[in-house]
Amino acid sequence: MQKQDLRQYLLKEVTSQELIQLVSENIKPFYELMAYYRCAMMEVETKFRVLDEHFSLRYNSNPIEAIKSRLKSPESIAEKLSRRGFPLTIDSIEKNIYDVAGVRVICSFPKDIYMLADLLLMQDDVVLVEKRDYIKNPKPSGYRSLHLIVEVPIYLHSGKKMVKVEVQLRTIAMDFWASIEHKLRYKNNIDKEEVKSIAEELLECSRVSAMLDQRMEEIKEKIDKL
Ligand code: 0O2
Repeated sequence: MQKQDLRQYLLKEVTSQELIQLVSENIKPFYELMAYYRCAMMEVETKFRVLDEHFSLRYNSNPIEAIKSRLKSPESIAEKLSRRGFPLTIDSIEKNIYDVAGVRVICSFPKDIYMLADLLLMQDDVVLVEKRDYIKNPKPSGYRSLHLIVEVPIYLHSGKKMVKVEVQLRTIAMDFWASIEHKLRYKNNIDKEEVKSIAEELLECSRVSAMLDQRMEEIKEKIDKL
């Protein structure tokens, strides 16, 4: 069977024998692709851990508070493909979904975000595909983070394969805000007025947290100069 729109195919009448064949032909390539994303995610995570270790040894400071990595779930991949009108195929995942592998790097200060992003992009095996600066230009919701889509090589028996990873860099305050706001997004069947009022409050909190980030950075710089 060709790698065609899986969902459309399933909607057609298929015999159980055909269904078994379809699943077995697609499951293996899907898990293989997920394994490549997992490897690329580990590569990027290691690059950040190396940088953190370097700063710890050289400057006695750790710019990274935490690193969280995740692979997008199959349901979430399928939802994003169909929302955007792309076919549900293995090729389509690779071509159209840039955040299957995600690495979230949490820092204390905004300047560390830009420094780490520059140090990552300076590495000669890292290719920048896309950069979205939601810190300089927050989303209407108040969401702030620096997003990078990068490609990194993973080495297989068949040679080198470039794999995309989404890197989200944010401060502790930005991460705290995003986790609370995320909870609101997944609430269904609640009063629209209530949602609107919470969203407005969150927008205000985003401004306050941006100010807090800036002030904490200024205080840290004063302390460093002492
Ligand atoms: P998860 O569970 O984090 O993976 P789209 O995915 O279509 O909404 P796009 O164009 O792929 O958006 O990328 P975008 O908007 O630059 O970044 C998407 C990811 O950034 C989201 O992933 C969130 O992690 C985060 N994000 C973006 N906007 C917001 C926001 O307003 N609030 C919060 N809390 N997070 C945000 P996913 O796929 O939504 O979820």
